[in-house]
Amino acid sequence: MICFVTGNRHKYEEAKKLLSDIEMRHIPYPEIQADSLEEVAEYGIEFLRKKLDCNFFLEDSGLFISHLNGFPGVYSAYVFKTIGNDGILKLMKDAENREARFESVIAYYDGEIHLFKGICKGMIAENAMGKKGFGYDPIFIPEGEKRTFAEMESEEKNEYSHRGMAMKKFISYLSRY
Ligand code: ITT
Repeated sequence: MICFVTGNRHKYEEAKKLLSDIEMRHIPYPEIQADSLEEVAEYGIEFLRKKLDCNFFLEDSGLFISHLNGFPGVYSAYVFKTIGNDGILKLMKDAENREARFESVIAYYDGEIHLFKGICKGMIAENAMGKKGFGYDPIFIPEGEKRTFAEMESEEKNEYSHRGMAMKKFISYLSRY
C-alpha cells in the first residue's frame, strides 16, 4: 500500500482508478512559491518524509495558458480559489490564441525521490461546460476533443489527462520492482 498525500479528494479518486492500492492521507504541507511544479513537489517531499511511515507520493498540478504567458501555472490553486473559472474566462475574453496545457508532477518517495511528469495539451473553452470533475475542468478542452474534461467520466478524462499520464509513468516504474 502506498499513501497519496493530498487534500483534494477528486485527485485521489482519479489516481485510485488507475492504481487501486493507495490510501489518501490529508497531511498539509507547504506549497512554496517556485518557478516549477517539480520544485514545489520536491519541497513537499522533504517536508513530509519524516512524518510518514509508508512509501508515499504527492502530486502538484497546474494550468498553463499561452495567451497569459503561462499563468496561472504554479499559482493554479490560489488563482482557482480567488478568481475561479469566471475570472479566467474574463482574462481570455477576445483572446485569439486559446491554447493551454495542464501539467502534473508526481513525486514519489521510497527512500529516494522519483518524479513523473504528465502534460495534456488543449484549449480554453469560450464558456464553462459540464458539471463533472473539479477545478478548471469545465473550461478545458483536451486536444482532439470538443468536450471539456467536466463533460467526461473520470475514466475517459484519465485517458487524456496530465494526471493520467503521470500516473501511468509512475505505475510503470512501480511494476519494475
Ligand atoms: P493538493 O492537496 O494535492 O495540493 P490542490 O487542489 O491544492 O490539492 P494543487 O496544489 O496541485 O492541488 O493545485 C492545482 C490546482 O489546479 C487545483 O486547485 C485545481 O484547481 C487545478 N487542477 C489540477 N488538476 C486539475 C484537473 O485535473 N482538472 C481541473 N483542475 C485541475
